[in-house]
Amino acid sequence: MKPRRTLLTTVAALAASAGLVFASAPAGGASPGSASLQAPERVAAPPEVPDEYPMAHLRQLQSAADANGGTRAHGRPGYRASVDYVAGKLNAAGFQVTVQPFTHNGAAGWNVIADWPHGDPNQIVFLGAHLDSVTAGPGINDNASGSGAILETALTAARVGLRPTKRLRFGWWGAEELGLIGSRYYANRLPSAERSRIKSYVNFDMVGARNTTTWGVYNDNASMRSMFEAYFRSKGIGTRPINIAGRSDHASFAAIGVPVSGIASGSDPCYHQRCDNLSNVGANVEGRSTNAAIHAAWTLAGEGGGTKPFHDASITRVR
Ligand code: DPN
Ligand code: ZN
Repeated sequence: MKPRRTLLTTVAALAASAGLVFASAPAGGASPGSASLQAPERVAAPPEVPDEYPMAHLRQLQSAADANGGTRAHGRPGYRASVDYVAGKLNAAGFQVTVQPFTHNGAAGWNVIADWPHGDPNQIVFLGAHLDSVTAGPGINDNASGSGAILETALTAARVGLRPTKRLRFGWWGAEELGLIGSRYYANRLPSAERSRIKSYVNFDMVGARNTTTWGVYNDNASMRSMFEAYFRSKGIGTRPINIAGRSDHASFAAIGVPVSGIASGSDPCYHQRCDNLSNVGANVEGRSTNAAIHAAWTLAGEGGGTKPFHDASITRVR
């Protein structure tokens, strides 16, 4: 035990002197610290991606609305175009992708589920976001912002060849705006053995509102709440606890006994309106939320190291 502590302390000191920030403790289960004792050369902070990476997804989802009558709502072709965009990116990056169909109000809807096929399948860390908009507009803050943040998180795991301790799963939900329809459909059909494998669910709904100065952190789970608070504090950003209760998809997972959390940006002047377009979002806000999602995924799943060089040309520490 003693020499290991010394080793960890040394690694921590080296990382600190290199300006790296250590991830805080995960919500439960094996600590990433124990993995890093075996492989200290892999100890590193989660990567940070440039704001432009998630913004590229928001632009594509804006285009999906523009090409389809200005909306990505359930039952409209702009929703299917959104599904095809997200699933296409995930398939190309090597995810196990399932497009799960359901019917609501007589119209077809779909959830997109993607597993990064590494890490313990009995311990699942789930990040989710609703992919539909209201009919009034393109839904770029609500919720291309969350959809793009977790899509970029998934693509970053693939880009660095992440080998986490736990299994990372991502979900894009349909028909949230009509009452959490897609996420409830998914959660309620999970066999009970599979439910207990999901160790945490983290929700991203409205995370890009321009002019955001402090972030809301869901008050549901204490340890995930401190993880997010510590992350934002390390960037000099304030947080406030928020209670979204039954108003977004984390509620579908809380209802089946999964520990849940999430983040949200500040006030949205175009909430559920036609003007919830690209200019309703701040690239710096979207980028910060995306990097918070990456931080959460790496921390909760147990980093385990990447198999590709961390500082490759496509990943930069921009802050
Ligand atoms: N985005 C809201 C909706 O889907 O209608 C719910 C919500 C409100 C989420 C406030 C986060 C913060
Ligand atoms: Zn929403």
